[in-house]
Amino acid sequence: MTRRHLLSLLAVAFLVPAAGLAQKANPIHVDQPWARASAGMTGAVYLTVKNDGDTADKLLAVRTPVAGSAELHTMTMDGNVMKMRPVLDIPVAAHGTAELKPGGMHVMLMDLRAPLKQGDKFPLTLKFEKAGDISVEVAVEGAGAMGPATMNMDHMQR
Ligand SMILES: [Cu+2]
Repeated sequence: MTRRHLLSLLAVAFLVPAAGLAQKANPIHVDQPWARASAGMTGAVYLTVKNDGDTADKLLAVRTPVAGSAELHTMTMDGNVMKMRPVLDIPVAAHGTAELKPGGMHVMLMDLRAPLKQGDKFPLTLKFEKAGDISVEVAVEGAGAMGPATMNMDHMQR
């Protein structure tokens, strides 16, 4: 850890309690957003939503300038066949986590302006019932990726 990082961490440690008194921080956090590289004009985004608050919230919608439309999807087994279907919202329990990951819930991007290429980044805005809009930057990983590469790299550097 560099000296600068240490200093900014110290600053955060002092500032956060003060900020907490003046204004409640947003309890919803969106972690590790990533997408798979897409062969065509349809893509999937995965991420983790954490709720540090005492009240449940709901992810209602997502939007991004790189796609004509974006839907919340889940995957279910129908006999031996995995099927995707749109869901109205994704609940995030108080002090809970909602995980969007391969084989489960995901954000479906349709009518992509261009196929998603590994190494690309694009903005995504998530709309929550209580927390409002939260914008994140999505990293595009390889077509076969099962998780965000940045997370693994981070861990190796420490
Ligand atoms: Cu889907």
